[in-house]
Amino acid sequence: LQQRGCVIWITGLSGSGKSTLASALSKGLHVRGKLTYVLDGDNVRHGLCRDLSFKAEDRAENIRRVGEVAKLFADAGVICIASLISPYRRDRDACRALLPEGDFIEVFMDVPLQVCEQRDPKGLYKLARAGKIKGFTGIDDPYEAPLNCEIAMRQKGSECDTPCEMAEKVIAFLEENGYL
Ligand code: GGZ
Repeated sequence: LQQRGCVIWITGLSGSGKSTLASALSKGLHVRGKLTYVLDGDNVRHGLCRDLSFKAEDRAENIRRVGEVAKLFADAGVICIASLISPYRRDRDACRALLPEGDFIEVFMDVPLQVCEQRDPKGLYKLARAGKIKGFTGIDDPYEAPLNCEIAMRQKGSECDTPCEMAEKVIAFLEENGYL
């Protein structure tokens, strides 16, 4: 097999652009002839994790399951892209610990809550502010930013990187680290 598998774990608030980056990255890797698979929080919660709520222990179980599945993909030589809020450091670190050193690449969507809330693509922040969704990450539920992520996507001034630019940043990291 030519390809070395790994897990690209994208964490950040709702509306921070995780899914958008995941699909741009997946496309960018396909162009380079790489096999990828995207595990998106919003998607897996319709199937694999449909029995889980947003309580801390259910979020932990959500992350654990996706981490285990991502590991299987990486074992098979696939570049697995997981995009989940994954708000707890402990849960993300547990996924990291499942993989060989270096094979878990944590990407932090470092977008201020204010910006995510302004975007509010699904109107969920509005519902959370109105008290119609309880325990919404960033509003009345915690988000623990990574302390030692491999890559951070940060806004510079008012200029925001395009999804394509962000994907290229991850691809450059993969090249530098021998995954491409
Ligand atoms: C956070 C919630 C909540 C609560 C529903 N808190 O931006 P979205 O809408 O499309 O994606 C979010 C998704 C979060 O699922 P994850 O599996 O990524 O979360 S976690 O990693 O914490 O398990 C959001 C929607 O579900 N959503 N209720 N209370 N996000």
